[in-house]
Amino acid sequence: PEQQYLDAMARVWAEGSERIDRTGVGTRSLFGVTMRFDLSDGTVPLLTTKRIFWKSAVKELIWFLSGDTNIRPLVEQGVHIWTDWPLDRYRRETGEAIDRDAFETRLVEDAAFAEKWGDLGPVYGKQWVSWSDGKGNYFNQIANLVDGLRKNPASRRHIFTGWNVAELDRMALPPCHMTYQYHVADGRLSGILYQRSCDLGLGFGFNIFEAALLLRMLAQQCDLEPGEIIWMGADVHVYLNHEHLVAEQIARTPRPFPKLEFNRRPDSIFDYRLEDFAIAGYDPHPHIAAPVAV
Ligand code: THF
Repeated sequence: PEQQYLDAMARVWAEGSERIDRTGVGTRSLFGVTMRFDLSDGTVPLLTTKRIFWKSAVKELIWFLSGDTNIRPLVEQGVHIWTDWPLDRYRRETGEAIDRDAFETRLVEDAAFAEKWGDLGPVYGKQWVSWSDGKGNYFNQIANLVDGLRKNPASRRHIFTGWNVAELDRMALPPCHMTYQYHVADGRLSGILYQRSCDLGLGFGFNIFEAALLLRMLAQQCDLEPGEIIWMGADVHVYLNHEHLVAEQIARTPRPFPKLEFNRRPDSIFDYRLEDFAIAGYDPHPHIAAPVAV
């Protein structure tokens, strides 16, 4: 199953069209890539050809579900994957050459500073749980999803999306993993993630694992068995400064995916904590460091 990912990486690197992207780093890119992962045996697509820091991914998903869009709670928990965007804005707007660690320390120690500089705008969490129509009405898309799966499993409208057109210009970054749809057949829950833009080298390992986690959480909450998670990437790219990562990773042999078990059944989709997730049998190849394009 992981071979799909390695094949996609190799193909993007070999055949992708080269362009200078928004970040100025440059990518090779293919448009329209699909992968399918079977979750029915309890496994989750946590890449084994390099170590993925899966606890950071769990914390990020829980943070999305909390509705928060400020990175402070992530930094407090030792998750650094969102720091570069607020840091970049801070440096641009103040002209101060603060380093990353000092910036993170200030976010943690100074609540007023964090409020001003740690927010990403109305990104994932805001749209998922309090989408606003601008007239004072708020929509919790996740609560509605759970409700719909329980009451009307056969529906073709089990969808939530982060792509709020009216608020895109206030987001630090418009959503990449933007639309999720679910389907129930024979008591099994399957899902499709539509991702408009994917950094195959860094982001994908987080994005696909979190999509699988969320599906498992929804299944647990709705008394369904897990089915398949299907990933549809639109602009699927490899950054030009990730050449070493591609070469090293595609030379490795994938190992079996680990299993996910829950230590308890939380009262709602919003009550999961890190300790509720147990990953069994994760035996990855070593981590490969690569720079993130901001
Ligand atoms: N922008 C870019 N260029 N790539 C992305 O993957 C990405 N995201 C989110 C938003 N913008 C993006 C942020 N998510 C890492 C992982 C996920 C990220 C951003 C960065 C990262 O650097 N991972 C390293 C280190 C992990 C760690 O230190 O814990 C890794 O090796 O996995 C994708 O949604």
